[in-house]
Parts: sequence; C-alpha cells; structure tokens
Amino acid sequence: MSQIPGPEYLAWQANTSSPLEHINTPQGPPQKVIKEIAEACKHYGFFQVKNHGVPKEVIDKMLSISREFFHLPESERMKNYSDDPMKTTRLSTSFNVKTEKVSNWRDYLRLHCFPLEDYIHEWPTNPPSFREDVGKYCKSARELALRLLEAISESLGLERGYINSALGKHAQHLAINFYPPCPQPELTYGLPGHADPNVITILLQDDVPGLQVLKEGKWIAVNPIPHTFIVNLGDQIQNRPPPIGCKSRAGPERGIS
Ligand SMILES: O=C(O)CCC(=O)C(=O)O
Repeated sequence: MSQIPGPEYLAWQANTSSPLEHINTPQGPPQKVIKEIAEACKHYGFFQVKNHGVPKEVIDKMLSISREFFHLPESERMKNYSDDPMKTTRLSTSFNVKTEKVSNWRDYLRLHCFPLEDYIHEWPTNPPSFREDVGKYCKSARELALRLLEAISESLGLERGYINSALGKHAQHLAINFYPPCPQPELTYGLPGHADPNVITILLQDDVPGLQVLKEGKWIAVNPIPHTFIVNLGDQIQNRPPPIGCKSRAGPERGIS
C-alpha cells in the first residue's frame, strides 16, 4: 500500500504512486507495512494496496461485467431501478433522488452482499454471468477487508482480531458506480466531496481517472493503477472529523468503483 506521508510517499502527490505490498501473507503483513498503514491512516485516511490476494481474473471480470451491465438497454437496466434507499438491491442515480435538489452525474447499482446466499437471488440476471462474477468478487473483497482490518488493528497496537471481533458479523455492500458521458461536465460532479459512513471501503477504479482525495485543504488526484485497490477508512473508525474525503468529477465515462 502507499500514498502516505514521508519522502518515499511523495509519489502519492505526484500520482505515480507505489502501492504498499504484501498484505496477503498468512502471518499478516510485515512490520514495515504495518507501520506504513499506521502512517497512512493517521495522515490520509487512505492508502493503496496491491498483492492483496484478490485474483486478477476476478477483478477483470468484475470490471467487464459492470461495464456490460451499464451498457444494457435502458429497459433492461431499469428492471433493477428503485428510489427506495431501504431496498437491498437497487439501481439508482445521483445520491438520493427523493431528497436532493441538485443531482450528481452518477448512476449506481448497490447490492447487499453478505451473507451472499441471503441476497444473491435479488441481483440482476442480465448479463447472465453477473451473479457468478460479482459473487466471486464480493467473497474475495471481503477476505481482503478482514485482513486489512487485522492489519489496521495491529497498526494501532491492538490484537490483530480486535476490530473484526468488535464489529461481529459485519455487513458488506457493493456499489458499482457508472459515470455516463456528461455534455457539460463543468456544471456537475460525478460525486461531490464526501466521507464514507461505513468502517472501510475498498475501491476499485477502472482506467479512467477522476478520483480525488482531500489532504490539508487540497484535492489530490489518485490516478488508477491496474489491479490495485484504494482503501478508505470510513467514519466508523475515524477518531476525529475526517480530514479527507473523495470526489469524482464527471469525466467522459467512468466505470466501477
Ligand atoms: O467512483 C469513485 O471513484 C469514488 C466512489 C465513491 O467515493 C463512493 O462510491 O462513495
């Protein structure tokens, strides 16, 4: 993982980042990485991770099935539409179209995904391999989240299992964000600056840039690195008002996250 303060992490600002590695070892990451995680969490609330254990082909299928879904005919996509935020599987747009006055230029498919067997039957059946591809991705992403929470616990000087056992059987949600081409991108956001209300977000970008992270009043672009995740600490494990956030500008066309 990377994107942390200190000379070796200036790459974060220059956008040539060198993500932290070796999160996926049976005994947990080495102490060097644990220290880097501590620094990243303290100063950014964000870091990137590669060698994370989520297979490349699972990531590639996730990206391509997402693209396929959002390129289905509207009538097909709309079978999943709902403006009810309580629904556990739904396609929607912006943030909350029922309450907001100004909308953002984003469509999203939001799925509850743990336990998988409780929700997978609600998921889209088109494209035909959607459930299989997304189910595999969710399983792998959850394993990574659990390992990351162990590493974060350790970086705080706690027992490795501390955060996971404090959370119990924690839920897992997946949001697939799609940023359609915008004729007047200067008038809107894909997503405005925000913090995530959860514990931890594992963000997968496609190859189109747009994500920015707030650090000491400045928005820093986080350009995509293939097969690399961006990890964002959510409000539930921040111990102070978040100094960070993230936003996406409506670009020509952005894929999933
Ligand atoms: O799509 C992105 O790059 C950011 C997504 C995000 O911040 C969110 O869904 O909360």
